Formats: sequence, C-alpha cells, structure tokens
Amino acid sequence: MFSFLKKKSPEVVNSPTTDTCELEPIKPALEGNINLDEPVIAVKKSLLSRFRVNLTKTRHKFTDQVANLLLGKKVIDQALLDELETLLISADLGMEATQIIIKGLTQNIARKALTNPDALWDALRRALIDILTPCQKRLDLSHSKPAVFLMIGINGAGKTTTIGKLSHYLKAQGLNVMLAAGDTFRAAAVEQLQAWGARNQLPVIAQQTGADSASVLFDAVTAAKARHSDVLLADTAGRLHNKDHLMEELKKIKRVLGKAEPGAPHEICLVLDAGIGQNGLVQLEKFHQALGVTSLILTKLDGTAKGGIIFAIAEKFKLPIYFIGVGEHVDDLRPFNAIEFVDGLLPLMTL
Ligand SMILES: Nc1nc2c(ncn2[C@@H]2O[C@H](COP(=O)(O)OP(=O)(O)OP(=O)(O)O)[C@@H](O)[C@H]2O)c(=O)[nH]1
Ligand SMILES: [Mg+2]
Repeated sequence: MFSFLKKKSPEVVNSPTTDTCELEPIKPALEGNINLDEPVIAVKKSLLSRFRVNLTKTRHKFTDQVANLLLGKKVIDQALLDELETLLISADLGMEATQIIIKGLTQNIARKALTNPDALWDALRRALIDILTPCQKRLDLSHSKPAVFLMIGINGAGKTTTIGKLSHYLKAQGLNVMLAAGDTFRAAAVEQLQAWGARNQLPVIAQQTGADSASVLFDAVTAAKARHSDVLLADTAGRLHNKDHLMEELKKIKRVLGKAEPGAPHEICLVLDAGIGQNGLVQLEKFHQALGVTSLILTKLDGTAKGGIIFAIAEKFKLPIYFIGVGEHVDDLRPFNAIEFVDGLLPLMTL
C-alpha cells in the first residue's frame, strides 16, 4: 500500500479545527466578533468521525479512483495526468478547477518535483485545499443586530432543515435566535419551521399559508428588533431559478427587508443541494444575478457522490461557504473548513 494511505499530514495535526475537535466546550459566545469558522463550542471527536463517514460516497467516487489510478505507477508523466484530468472532471470538479489543478501538477512535473505517487498525492491534496481556502470565511455577526439571514434556493434543497440545524448551532453559542416562516406557499412549510422552533425552543414568527411572504418577513424583523434578537433566520419558499416571477418575488422580499432594517438582509444565503452536481453552478449563477448571493451552504454532501461540485463552485465564485450539511441530524451541519473537507475526502491517515 502507498504511504499516502497511511501517513499523517502535518497540516491536519496543526489544523485549528481538528485541534478544537479534541477539546471540551470552551467559552460562551457574544463577546465582540464571533468567528464561526473557529467553533466556539468544541465539536466532539465522534462528530468529526461521523462527518468523514458521511462523506463516504464522494470519497469513494474520488479517492478510490485516484488511488486506483496511481496504484503500481512508477513514473509520473503526462499520460498519467491526462487520466487524472478525466477523473477529476468525472468527479464533478468542473473544467476550471480541473485545469488549475492539472496545470499546477504539470509545472511540478517539469520542475521534477513530482517523482512518485506519494508526491503527486500530496500535491493534489494541496491543490484541492488551495481551491477551497478562499471560501472558508469568518461569519461575523457583530456588525448588525439582528443579523438577518435570507435563506433561498430551489425546492427541496434543504433550506428549512438547514435553518433548523443552524439555529441549533447558533443558540448553542449563546446567541439569541429567531426564525421567520417566509415560506407561505408550500403546504405544511410553516408547520415544518415551527417544529424546528419547538425542538430548539426558539420563537418563530409566522402567519398562515397563503399570506404575503414579504410582509411576514417584515413583521419578523420588527419582532426581532423588539426582542433584541442577535440573528433572524428567514425561510423562503423553494423556487426554480428560471422562473422569473418567483425571482421577482425574492427581489421584493429583499427590498422589504431593507425597509424594515437598513442593511438587511445581511446575508443572502443560497442553500444548494450538492447532489445535483453541475446544475448547482447554473442555479448559483441565476440566483446570484437576480439577488447578489453573499454566501452558500452546501447540503446533502452525505448522500451524494457528486460532492466534487464544491471545487467547481469555489473556483468559479469564491463565495463564502460558511457551513456544509452532511446529514439530517441536527448536528450534521459543520462549519466549513477547507483542510478538514479535503482530508475527509482523501483518506489521509487520520481515519
Ligand atoms: N441526507 C441529507 N438530507 C438532508 C440534508 N439537508 C436536508 N435534507 C433533507 O432534504 C429534504 C428536504 O429538506 P427541506 O429542508 O424541507 O428542503 P427545503 O429547501 O426547505 O424544501 P422546500 O421548502 O420544499 O423548498 C428533507 O428530507 C431533509 O431532511 C443533508 O445535509 N443531508
Ligand atoms: Mg422549506
């Protein structure tokens, strides 16, 4: 077996996220800047293991194929890189991210810096981390109170579930969280959010199905201000990015939120189902054009082999990915960390 399947990476050892995972809870939140990519509440080791297990499908698609490709290879040459290129594209990394990776590896080969499969593996890992790192940003809630999050995306992407998980996460950090049932369209959508509110013991501002979404959200901002909430998470109805009238409705919601509170919404967060692969790029492009998406949450990375799409998205848009969803459990929302993610894919040894 290659040593790359056994050894421990120095970056993993030094990674703040990995270190934090070994610790007990450390301090309450709400002291100045809150940097959510440096989890204030320590994540238990078991959660990290579950994260890795949950990435299994993408890992199989990706790592196993790379390992098979390298198996028995003595020479790292252009022919091998050509095969790797095909593999990366088929793993949903997209043309742009793939080209950048292959170009970097080609230069390394020219400099005679890649002489064996282990070196190639390490260089690939590094290139993947480099692509994701610009998306690992701090979620700073200290500038606005309440910080209003508008959660958008297509039907079934995971918006409401993500709000449930995110509200649990934020509350656990000592934040005062309120939910707003802006999906007044789909039957039982209001009740679904209310159930999350009840589970997490959080207030939910809601009206009946059929009410005007913008006015529900206007009222919710008013209520969040009156109750001094730190964060308002606003759900919206799922919509296809190519339905103009539905995108117009979102623009109206954005305008109305700005009237309720200058600067709101402070985050326009697109919730993307990673399982849809390349179509995610189209969705992001359309939602971005219409509204100016400020951040992303990728969901369902557990149930898909198409998780490679995250690299395509990162390379093309470089938007913050604050969290990723890796399951339906309330704890299956993780602050996004580039090294942790890549090492969850490549079997680096910490497994
Ligand atoms: N496996 C897995 N399932 C998820 C994840 N996130 C959400 N789901 C599931 O995806 C399904 C749809 O989730 P919702 O939260 O209702 O999606 P939505 O975007 O609010 O859907 P609409 O309100 O219909 O637009 C539910 O069965 C969730 O449990 C995830 O990270 N992993
Ligand atoms: Mg929903």
